[in-house]
Amino acid sequence: MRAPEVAQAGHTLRRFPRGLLLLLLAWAAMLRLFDYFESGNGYKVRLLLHRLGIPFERIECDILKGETRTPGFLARNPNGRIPLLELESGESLAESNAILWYLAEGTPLLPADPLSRARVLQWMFFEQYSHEPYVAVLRFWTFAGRLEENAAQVPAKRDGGEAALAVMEGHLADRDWFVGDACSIADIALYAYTHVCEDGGFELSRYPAVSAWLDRVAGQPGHVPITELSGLAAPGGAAS
Ligand SMILES: N[C@@H](CCC(=O)N[C@@H](CS)C(=O)NCC(=O)O)C(=O)O
Repeated sequence: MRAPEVAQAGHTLRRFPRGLLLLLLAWAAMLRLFDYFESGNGYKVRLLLHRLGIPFERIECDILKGETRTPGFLARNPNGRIPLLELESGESLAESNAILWYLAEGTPLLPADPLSRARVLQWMFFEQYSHEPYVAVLRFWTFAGRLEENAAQVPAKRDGGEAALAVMEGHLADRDWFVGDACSIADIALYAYTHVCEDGGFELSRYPAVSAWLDRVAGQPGHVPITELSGLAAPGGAAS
């Protein structure tokens, strides 16, 4: 005999039309990306989800209005930043490159052998420590009208960004991809802010090997531009 609460739940479920129930279950099991439209860190994740054809719902958080600093958001990511991926289980994962690693596991975008994996990490740490704090920050200050208030720091940011682009130019002088002979999440991580570096005043024409690599990344199947803000629908469903 079934427990009364189980019988009650079954009764409640039977009142839902079957199609609606399936749709609700699919929606509940969907990945949710908390994101901001201008963010290259968010774009890394959007781009990988599209490339892998993984359905997701995108939730816009206005960082300029403090929407990542609310108690609700801080409970998901105490660091108060997007991108944040809510998994099917309801658990949250923050940090763009950690999210890339999680999603790419078992796909051709993350190699299997230990040395190649370590090299992917090498370039992802480079991106976070030597590239993003310069290239992305100058772009953000330009976009948010904060260049003047940060004028004293701009030259150091510019030097840091040029140094990072020069390292990339040297590495790509005699190879097509950052690690091995195929596109990996190291390329996706570095592509995100490099392809829009001119928004922050850098000149891509000074970096021909980087420019050719950007074209190679953009030519990969499933590529979407940074302006693509829709989610990815599950087959037969809708995503925002
Ligand atoms: N290391 C983090 C950086 C994330 C980050 O800086 N996110 C920015 C947008 S690109 C943000 O959410 N800022 C909001 C805030 O600091 O309040 C990552 O790679 O995910």
